[in-house]
Amino acid sequence: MFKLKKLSIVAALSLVLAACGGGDDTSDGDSGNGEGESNGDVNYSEEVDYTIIGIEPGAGITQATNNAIEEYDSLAGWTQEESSTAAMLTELGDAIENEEEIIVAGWNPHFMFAQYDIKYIDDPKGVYGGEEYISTIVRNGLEDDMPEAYQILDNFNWTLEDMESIMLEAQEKEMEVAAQEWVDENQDTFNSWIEGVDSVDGDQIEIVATPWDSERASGEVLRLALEEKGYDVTITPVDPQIVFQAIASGDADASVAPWMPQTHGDFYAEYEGEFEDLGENLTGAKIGLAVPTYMDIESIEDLEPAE
Ligand code: PBE
Repeated sequence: MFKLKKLSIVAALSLVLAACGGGDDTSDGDSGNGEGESNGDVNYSEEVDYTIIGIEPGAGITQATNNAIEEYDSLAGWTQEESSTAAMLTELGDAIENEEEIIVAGWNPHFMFAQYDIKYIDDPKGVYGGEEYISTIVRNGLEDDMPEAYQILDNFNWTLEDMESIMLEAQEKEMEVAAQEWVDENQDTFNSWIEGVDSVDGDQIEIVATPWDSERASGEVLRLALEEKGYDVTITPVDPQIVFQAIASGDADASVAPWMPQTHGDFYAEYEGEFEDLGENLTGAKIGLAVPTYMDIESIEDLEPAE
């Protein structure tokens, strides 16, 4: 599944690169569209068929988009097309290549904003939240059972740029390789997670992550840190809700995948008290609706209801 996803992303990217290669065509199209259409001739809502291109059904952002459709009068009667991140990126790449209108679920950290000429549109009701952080949660009792792992998990902290650099590299190589290279180049950060931690002898630790590239990246660097101290690490990708459920039930030991306070906030609340929160491991994340920059729209409230 990951191989397929990766291939699709590469395919989507080559479309975008092809689109960027035709720089002249693009700017011609821009002036034609941008000026003419901003006169209000184009009904963007109708052009996108009152549809937002979403991702996997279990994603926090998919729920947020359903909430947005409920809460904004401008989105009354709209549909979210749920599919997969790879399919969304392919549709986005195709739309941009043809300079067509499209509205997608977007987020950072991700390479989509670096590779595609897209922008977030405003969310005045704050349905998608503001700045998100990614947090570390562990099962109750982990500190007593596995103090060494607990210490590494508690220390684990890096930046959005760190994560995005691995995600970018991982488009051309395996995530494991991209993570190892990042660790080799960022020894100070890596050592700050494991310094002073005692080694163990092959103890097994179960990490749960979500299946997105951002969490595949954090999972792989965390794996390297834990392995460095002698752990036998298993990482299982599951839906966000299952991350919390698995840790609350003790089936899994830890996760560095929850996006807070909004994206996975409902799941967090559902299991609150049944896990231990070790706080943020990355700040500056964001989710929202995104459109190609040639679309002359600034806010969700600029859209029009279908009914
Ligand atoms: N995401 C990436 C996920 C979390 C990580 C924003 C697509 C989501 O649950 O929406």
